[in-house]
Amino acid sequence: MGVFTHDLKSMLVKLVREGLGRLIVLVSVLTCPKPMQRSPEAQKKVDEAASKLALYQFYACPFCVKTRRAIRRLNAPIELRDAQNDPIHRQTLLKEGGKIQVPCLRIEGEGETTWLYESSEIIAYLESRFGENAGKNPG
Ligand SMILES: N[C@@H](CCC(=O)N[C@@H](CS)C(=O)NCC(=O)O)C(=O)O
Repeated sequence: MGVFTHDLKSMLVKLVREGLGRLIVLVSVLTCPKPMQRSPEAQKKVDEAASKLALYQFYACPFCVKTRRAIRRLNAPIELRDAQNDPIHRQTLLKEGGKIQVPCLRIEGEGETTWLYESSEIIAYLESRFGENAGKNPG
């Protein structure tokens, strides 16, 4: 009985979590932020910089929804990689990032690649590179 109850409980928790996640996605789609507008030259630079980034994420994870909203608002065409259903992306995240936790931003740099976890840190990083005040802060 113990094992059966435990299995049923974890199945229900998973279902509720997935359902809530999808509800959050729906609300997010209905209230999606307006993408930032830039001059064609400035947008070209952003597009180039964004091509070096990839977001490992789950569709219905609230932290990923929050991060995807920031990406949309910042109008940065960052590739989204499904680490829930795509076994290659999942394996890469585990092997190279170090753990299965989403969202995680892969940042391709000169000769080295960085894996940035934590939605708030990812958003702060993206804001510092693509936000209104990008490049204006010292350091
Ligand atoms: N504090 C983290 C929380 C991220 C988090 O809890 N992500 C969950 C999905 S919603 C996760 O990666 N779980 C691992 C798993 O389900 O295997 C953040 O803000 O990014």
